Amino acid sequence: MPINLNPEAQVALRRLEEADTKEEKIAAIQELLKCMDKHKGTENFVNQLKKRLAKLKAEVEKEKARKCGRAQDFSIKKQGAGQVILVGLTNTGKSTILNYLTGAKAKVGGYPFTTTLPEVGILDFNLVPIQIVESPALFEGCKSSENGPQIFSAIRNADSIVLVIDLSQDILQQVRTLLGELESAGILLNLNPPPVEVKKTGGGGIQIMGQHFFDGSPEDISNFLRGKRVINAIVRIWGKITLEDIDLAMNNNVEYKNAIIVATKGDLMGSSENYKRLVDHCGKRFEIYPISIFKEKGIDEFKEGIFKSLGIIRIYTREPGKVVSEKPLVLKKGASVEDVAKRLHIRFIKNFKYARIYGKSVKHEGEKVGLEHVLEDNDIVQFYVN
Ligand SMILES: Nc1nc2c(ncn2[C@@H]2O[C@H](COP(=O)(O)OP(=O)(O)OP(=O)(O)O)[C@@H](O)[C@H]2O)c(=O)[nH]1
Ligand SMILES: [Mg+2]
Repeated sequence: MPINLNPEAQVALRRLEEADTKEEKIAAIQELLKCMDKHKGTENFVNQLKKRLAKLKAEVEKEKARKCGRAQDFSIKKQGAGQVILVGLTNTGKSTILNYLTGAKAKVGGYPFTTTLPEVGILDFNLVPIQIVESPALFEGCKSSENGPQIFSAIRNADSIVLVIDLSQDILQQVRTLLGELESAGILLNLNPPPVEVKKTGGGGIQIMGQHFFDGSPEDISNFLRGKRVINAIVRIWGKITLEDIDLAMNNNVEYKNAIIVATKGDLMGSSENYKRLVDHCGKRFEIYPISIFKEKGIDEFKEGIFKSLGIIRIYTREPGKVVSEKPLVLKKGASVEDVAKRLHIRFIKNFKYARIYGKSVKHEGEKVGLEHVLEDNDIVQFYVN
């Protein structure tokens, strides 16, 4: 071990020594490599760390592959501006949606579990390509079934989730099963992570910042963490929390996902009553899009919902005196004029004078803005440079 480690590197090293799991060790080594000074005296140590990191990563990958069995069948290479996965019980109409939206040729059947491997297609949403994946149907207890781990890893991998609910079947049972199975696999929909962070440290005991947000004593938190074999940590709290929230925040396997609901077979008897039931039960937490593929109803709104669930926006550009670009740039929600400029050419930043915006993000059409201006979906940006 090198003698002259800076304080941050010393903390990371202690974290490495205290780490229990391979994932924690990987994170600690990465941190250590990031913050330590690199020179002749540390060269050997850095090389050792890199070797250890590579070995740990390979072991974790191997374990994952072993757990997943035929993992290669389910891994779907991402394409387009985002990947959305259709998740529902069997026979709810997932393949029918996929085929209709993308022209895919997934097998449709009136019998259970027609789709056994994920099916994929690309939806052309006004020139924005969106990848749609159909997950094999979920069922009660599917997490522990043979293909369960692969199915849930495909769901985790997607950028957003469409829950497919069949309006001709029992609504509550479908919602309960889907949410229950996803939750048991650590996938939480439309929920925010709890406002607390636990960062293990190499020493100093348990330090709590924002204690007033917690309805208990600092000892309650320390005892709780000790029970989890955490002796040294900084706990940062920035909103009302419980001990359960701390537990949740420490669980690296929990994934928070955006999700919408598509309610299918709106042409069948009883579907409007069931739709009302669904809205009463889930309308606060999920945007719900009722459709009938057979009657071609509600499809445009549903496509719009798919796009929105991805948290992306379309930005069109126009050079002064020319027409608006036909194909939009796709950016993350919250993107600024500067983000657009970066995608076009460095001169739009270097020689930037101002931009004119046409669209929802400005009060007046053609308003002049600076690089920091935050854009909205469908805005048109016109750059003026020196
Ligand atoms: N009435 C009606 N039936 C539909 C509609 N969409 C799909 N179906 C029928 O529902 C049945 C199941 O459709 P699939 O698309 O295979 O359902 P799935 O969810 O992919 O099923 P699995 O792959 O087995 O999980 C088929 O008989 C479809 O014809 C619709 O809009 N209206
Ligand atoms: Mg299917």
